[in-house]
Amino acid sequence: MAHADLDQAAKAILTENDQGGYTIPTKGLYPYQWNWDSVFVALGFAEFDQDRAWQEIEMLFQGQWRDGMVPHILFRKDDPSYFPGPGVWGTDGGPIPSSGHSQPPVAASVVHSLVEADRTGKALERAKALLPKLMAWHRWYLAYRDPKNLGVIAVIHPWESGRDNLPDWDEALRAVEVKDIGPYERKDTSHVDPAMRPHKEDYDRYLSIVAACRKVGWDPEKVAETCPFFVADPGVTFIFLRANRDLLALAEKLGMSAEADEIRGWIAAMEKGSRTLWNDEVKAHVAFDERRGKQTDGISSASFLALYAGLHDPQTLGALQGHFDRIAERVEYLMPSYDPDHRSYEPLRYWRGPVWAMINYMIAKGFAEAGDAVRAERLRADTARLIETGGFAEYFSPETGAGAGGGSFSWTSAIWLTWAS
Ligand code: 9WN
Repeated sequence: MAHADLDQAAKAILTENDQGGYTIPTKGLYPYQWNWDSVFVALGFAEFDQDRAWQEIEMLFQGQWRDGMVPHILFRKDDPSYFPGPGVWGTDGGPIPSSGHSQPPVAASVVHSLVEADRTGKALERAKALLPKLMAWHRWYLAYRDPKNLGVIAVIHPWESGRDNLPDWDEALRAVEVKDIGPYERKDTSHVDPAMRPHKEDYDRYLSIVAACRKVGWDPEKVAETCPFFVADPGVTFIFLRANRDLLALAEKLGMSAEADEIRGWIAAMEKGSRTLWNDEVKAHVAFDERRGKQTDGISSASFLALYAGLHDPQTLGALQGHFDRIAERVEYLMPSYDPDHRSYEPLRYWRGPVWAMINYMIAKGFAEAGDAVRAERLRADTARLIETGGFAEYFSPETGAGAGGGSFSWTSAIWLTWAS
């Protein structure tokens, strides 16, 4: 397809997945508003309709819980094509039926990008209205996903990381007792090839974690204390650190000095804390199972997000450039979600190998900001080639470039429009 045709196709996907102010990831497979999907989608809309871009994020924040959490899914209307729906989550924390945990907090960064790119003259006003909500969400993350003040952010569920069946979760997930789930019917495997989705053993445990949190009424303090899964995630940690830097820039721009001081404290603590995720054997940041006190041993695409988080000291940058070049020798398209030299790598099984466009966008931003324009451009060019050959798929094989998972996918379209094209 020619470049201009792809632009048109990407816009058409966003428009078709638009439900009247918020966008679903793709029809059938994911029929609700997902948190980080929506935020990336705003970047796509901003290319042709900035007002609509703001609306996407404002509608996401309509679902914010009283305790500050912004849920990973908002169930604005019931749709039996997705499981688990609102009944399984059993939450009561906010104004819109929702799931019970969050997702990677990219919103502050995207709000900052929208302000920088503004053509409407209304951006600062809209950012100002969102700022207290962003602050509340970030405070929630620090209070309940880093209760011991380690300076790293944990996830209480693989779904909270946005990277569901990542090998980093395997060991911690195996330790979750399967209970209180009863018989259930998955819907994902009827929409897409089961060979590309998480296994049943994973799903049993995903649902067991939901059941355990439901039992404590999704009380955030009790969840942090008792949830059977509590793993510090380099993905959420680096996205959050970056989001804090962007939030700080917004607070400064808006003259909110008390907030700016508070955020500076968070950034300092996280710059220090992130060091605990560094695995000196693999020479990268990895996950850390807080319940068992154990680091994982694999490099994921999120390891590269250290640069996006602003951690580009010579040791980190040099190590990541080395891994980048090694991985580039092993696969045709960067960046696989897991190290192809690791025993757990699977090129087509969801987060165990495939390439995701929005992750490439963030990794490339990090390389560019660290002064490495060549590797940043390689990521952009690979993402463009993938979309040109595989279409606007959910994710892609790093080996063949084949598009996989759901089709007509919103965030892939948005990333094309904002960066890859
Ligand atoms: C569970 C919507 C979401 C993404 C996640 C991706 C996948 C859901 C699922 O789809 O997760 O949240 O049912 O598999 O892993 O990153 O936000 O696109």
